[in-house]
Amino acid sequence: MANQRLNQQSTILSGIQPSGNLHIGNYLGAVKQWVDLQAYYHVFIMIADLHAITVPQEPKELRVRTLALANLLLACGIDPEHSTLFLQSHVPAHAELGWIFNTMTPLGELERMTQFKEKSDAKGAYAGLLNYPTLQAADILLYQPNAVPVGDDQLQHLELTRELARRFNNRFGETFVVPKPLIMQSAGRIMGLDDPTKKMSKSAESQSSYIAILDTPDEIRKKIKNAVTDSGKEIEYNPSAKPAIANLIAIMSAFSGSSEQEVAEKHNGKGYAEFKSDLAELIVKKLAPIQETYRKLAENPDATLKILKQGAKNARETANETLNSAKEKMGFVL
Ligand code: ATP
Ligand code: LTN
Repeated sequence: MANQRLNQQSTILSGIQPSGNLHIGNYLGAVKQWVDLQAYYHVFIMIADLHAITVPQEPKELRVRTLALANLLLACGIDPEHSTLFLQSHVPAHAELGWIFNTMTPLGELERMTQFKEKSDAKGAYAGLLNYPTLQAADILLYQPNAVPVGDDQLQHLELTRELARRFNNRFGETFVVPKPLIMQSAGRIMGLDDPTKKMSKSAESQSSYIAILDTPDEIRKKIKNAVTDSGKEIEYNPSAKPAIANLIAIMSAFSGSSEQEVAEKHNGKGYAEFKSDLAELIVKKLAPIQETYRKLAENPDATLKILKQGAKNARETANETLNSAKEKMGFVL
């Protein structure tokens, strides 16, 4: 079924690390697009567990988080009948093509990546963190996707991916599709509730900076109530003058499907408190079915594991085909 659709449709691939609480920034900026795109494309969704270990992970936690993330993605609407959900570590071709790309990437290109600079600390960094983007390029190019739906923090990695595809194609002959980034205009960068100048992040120090998909209704209400606002009291969408309110409007817009302007007009004349209360209730309502499905899925881990194993089997077929074609062109004896 999956492979049949592949031949007829364009392909989309994206990935997500099993590294913490999935939050509404991840959901609105990335996961919701994946779910919506399933109607038109064959979608590969990869849980990037090999990427997660570029910073130290507790083995027990890595396992629990990986399976929990798989359940969350399924609960958000990733449909294994139509899409391929798999773990990166179940498809060895990723590490192999990642190695090949390491041999084609000047160090300077990796050292200037923002994520590398942000995540390496005073003591330095491991080689895996530096080589993170070449593995990501392999993740993507193995599946020949036309587009990669991500939040806008991933643009730099996608630019390198496109460059590697072009570099390989120029040197060894047409092999990889050069994929386009697909970034939601308003939800591509949801900002922190406590600081609208920083993106909402699961690695933020304060939990009040993000709303996790599994937060309880009371936690959601409290976090929205405490979210920082701008001076004045008008609900208007003006990201440069009123970044905090613009961020809350963007969240309401993405959850409701109305434009930012429609959201602002609807709340024209209402104060911040009433707007925040409407927003909190909307989020509670939209997350409730996801949370309920998640709880049911979590009761049956074997079923999730089965989905992941089947996903890996489908993914390996496509990935190995691309890898072998690349290796053959490079002169490897197959
Ligand atoms: P962290 O939130 O800790 O920085 P991350 O950015 O590494 O984690 P991932 O789980 O790897 O998050 O990202 C999954 C997807 O969510 C990616 O496509 C990423 O671009 C997107 N994303 C992450 N944060 C946001 C955000 N604040 N707004 C919109 N999209 C986001
Ligand atoms: N680097 C991404 C996660 C990721 C990814 C990918 C995204 C790993 N491999 C391939 C898209 C395509 C992140 O941190 N958000």
